Amino acid sequence: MTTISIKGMSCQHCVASTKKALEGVPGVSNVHVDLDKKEASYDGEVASEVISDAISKIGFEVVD
Ligand SMILES: [Cu+2]
Repeated sequence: MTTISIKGMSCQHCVASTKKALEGVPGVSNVHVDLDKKEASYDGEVASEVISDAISKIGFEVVD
């Protein structure tokens, strides 16, 4: 499992968008998004740039 921090999420709509965006990445499964922690976790071996791109496309940002 991989956990990433995401900047920009503020409500459940953001959570839903993030979940959908990550689920749309080939190879990603088991997506869970935590609004309080501003984190998302998922299973799958996917390059971090691909994940960053998917998150950027919906207006958020993956942070270290
Ligand atoms: Cu929102």
